Amino acid sequence: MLLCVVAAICLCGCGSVKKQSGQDGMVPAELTEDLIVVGFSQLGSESVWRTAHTASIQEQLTKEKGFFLEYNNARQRQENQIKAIRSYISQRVDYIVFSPVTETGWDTVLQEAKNANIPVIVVDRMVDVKDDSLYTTIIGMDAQEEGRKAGRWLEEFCRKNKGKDETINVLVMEGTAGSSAQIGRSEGFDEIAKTHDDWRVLEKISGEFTTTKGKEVMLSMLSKYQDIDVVVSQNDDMTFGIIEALQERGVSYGVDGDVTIISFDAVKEALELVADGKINVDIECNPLQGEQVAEVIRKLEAGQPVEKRYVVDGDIFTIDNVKSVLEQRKY
Ligand code: GYE
Repeated sequence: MLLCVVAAICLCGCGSVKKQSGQDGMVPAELTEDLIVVGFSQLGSESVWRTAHTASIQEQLTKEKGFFLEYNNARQRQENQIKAIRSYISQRVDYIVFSPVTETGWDTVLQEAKNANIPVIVVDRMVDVKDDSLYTTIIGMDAQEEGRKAGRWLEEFCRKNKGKDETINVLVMEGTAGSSAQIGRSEGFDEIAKTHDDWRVLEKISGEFTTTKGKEVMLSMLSKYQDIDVVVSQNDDMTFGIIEALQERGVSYGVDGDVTIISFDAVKEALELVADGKINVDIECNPLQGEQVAEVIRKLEAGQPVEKRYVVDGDIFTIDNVKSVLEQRKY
């Protein structure tokens, strides 16, 4: 009789019974009882921003707060993310959270998650899928708007500093090709740039969101172009590399220098450079998304509706306003 009841519960797939213990790759049931099991596929660890983003999710989805978090670092490879998501599906986690390295290529694996009835929460970047019921919600920045902010800042800068007939040469250093941070920031900036005949975009080249690549690419750009007036660098880590390259070649930069630097993210180390006048402007993107993820999951658990999209807002920092945030900045 008791066995029948247990069997019936198993068939319903409820509670702790569904996460069986003792099998390879399975979350032990005793660890997950009463906890909400979340599988988190992070795309990599390429930047200071990313480290803060991962930490934010790990700090919020803790056992004390009622979660059991499984974490996987995909090291920039989509196939690793797909593998991690498939493993979360086979473990029958309660939720899948993931930061997609690129926008496309997710339809099949997200369909598998949907078929298994596992809600998917996309964080940080966007996915481009044919059917938007394949994910529950997206929590992240509006990269296009960030790109526009950079463009508008440059408009204002030119209005104050550029000679009437002068052309400015702009180099755009892009992040990971095909990621929404790259696509959006480029599109948003282009939108503004194309309304200015006197802005010449010399090249758009990828620095892959890392300091090492940023430096390498900048050194080759400095050999190729005699006159670079502005560098739009799609994250702070690449900016650190760009600055190293400029220093090595003896080119001045920042508020009092020859090369104007526009950066994105606004991590503490970069904000210090803004305060020193070395980076002209930093467009903020907030990586502290863990709390929002936890809140969305709690709502879903309570059967409450959630939005399809939560936009994480950001500021713009220059030497004039950066001091106000520098002290409290944690990352
Ligand atoms: O700007 C960059 C990171 O997707 C917003 O990814 C994120 C970007 C961020 O590696 O530093």
